[in-house]
Amino acid sequence: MMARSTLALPLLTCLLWSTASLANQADHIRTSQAWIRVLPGDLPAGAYVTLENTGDQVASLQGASSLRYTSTMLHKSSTEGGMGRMEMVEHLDIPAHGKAELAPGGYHLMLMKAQAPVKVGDTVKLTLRFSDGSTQEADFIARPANATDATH
Ligand SMILES: [Cu+2]
Repeated sequence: MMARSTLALPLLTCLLWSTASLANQADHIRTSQAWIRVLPGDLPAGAYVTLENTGDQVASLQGASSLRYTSTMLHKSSTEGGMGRMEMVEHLDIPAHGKAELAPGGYHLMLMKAQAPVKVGDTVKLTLRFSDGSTQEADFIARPANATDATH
């Protein structure tokens, strides 16, 4: 029993490590239409982006981080009985050779407590994090509160 468990642990560690180094979801993700809706004062800002997966396997966005904001969360907006609401979600899947859209009224990254005021026209770097631990940086353009997409 003792001998078996001491043998099993190094094997398992090795297996986990090699799986993680082979799979890299971020390598297969192309971002476009990346923008942030800046709201006045200390209100949280929504970040939106189109994610395209060029890989043969599903990729899963788990969240993001930015040096410009204290914390970020992956959210989904919905309307229930005419009331707008948001909920936290664990992940957003991007199908193999498919797309997922973060857009107003649906999935978004919620950016909270800017370190310093983010102004319209600023470029904010976000690091997107995927379920295999891989990450990708993307530039998000800050747009005004009444914007509905990345361009005008
Ligand atoms: Cu939100």
